[in-house]
Amino acid sequence: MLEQLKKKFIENKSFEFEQEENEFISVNVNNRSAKAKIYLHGAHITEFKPHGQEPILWLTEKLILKDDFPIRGGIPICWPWFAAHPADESKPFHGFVRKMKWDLLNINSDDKDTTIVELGLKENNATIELFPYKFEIIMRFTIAKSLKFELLINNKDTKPFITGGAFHTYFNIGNIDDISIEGLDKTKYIDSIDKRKIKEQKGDIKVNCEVDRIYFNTESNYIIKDAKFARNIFVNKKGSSSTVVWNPWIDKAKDIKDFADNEYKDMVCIEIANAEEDVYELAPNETHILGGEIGILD
Ligand code: TA6
Repeated sequence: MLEQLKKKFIENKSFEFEQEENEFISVNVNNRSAKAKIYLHGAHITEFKPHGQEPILWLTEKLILKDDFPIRGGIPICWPWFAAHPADESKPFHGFVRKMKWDLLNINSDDKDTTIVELGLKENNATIELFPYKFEIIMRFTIAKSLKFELLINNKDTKPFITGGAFHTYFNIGNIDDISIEGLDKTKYIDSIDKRKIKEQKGDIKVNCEVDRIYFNTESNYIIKDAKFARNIFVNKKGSSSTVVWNPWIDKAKDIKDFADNEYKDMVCIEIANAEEDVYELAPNETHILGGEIGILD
């Protein structure tokens, strides 16, 4: 597989391939703007680090790379649903595409400051069992001073289907005690750790306990204000009117096997989503784009 990729995509100063345990192959980008690492498994970006900056994406130190298992950190792609399947909880949590091998479709590194990496996935016997439709999804990463990421979802079937999903983005922060998240003031949310009660956000979000909230009717952009790293990270989105904010805190972190006990202090998830009611129906040949852009505010 690695040799085939090297024949099809000639490595250069901007990118090279790497193969790790369990034949996990990644595209390692290092252009004039930033470093990035994208696994074919789950089309999963695990690193985005503008040169001279702390990494923007967080990745667990207890990394597990194995088939049919989602990588902890970076940007897991949740599709065709977010969280539990709405009608069948026996189906994989957060959908199945983050646990599957995607095809590498294209790498464009003509511009030395920008590298575009595209991966694709179509239905197969395993996906049909879980989601009985033909589809084609393409994940496009644009690695520059900022990171743009888009999931293009195309209905290739003869009948419509309804889907949701999310970019379950793990942000690397200086310390959970010293951050706040701007952009959700006065937005209503489902509090997943308080019996799914509907509440309203008051001001910036601060995290001092387990937080698991699904904000809805929100198309705004967000800013993570990180005092320890002395930076503000912007989170812009499109194709989404729901946003999830998650930090497992102390007890939940201990329960997660690929999450070190004290790592909850170094991360926060802000997830650009199509969650809860924010699902959508795609007609045959129709395409939905779920997109985001993250970077450091100058
Ligand atoms: O996005 C928040 C959430 O749904 C939490 O409830 C928690 O389950 C988290 O996702 C992580 O899920 P995972 O399946 O990746 O461990």
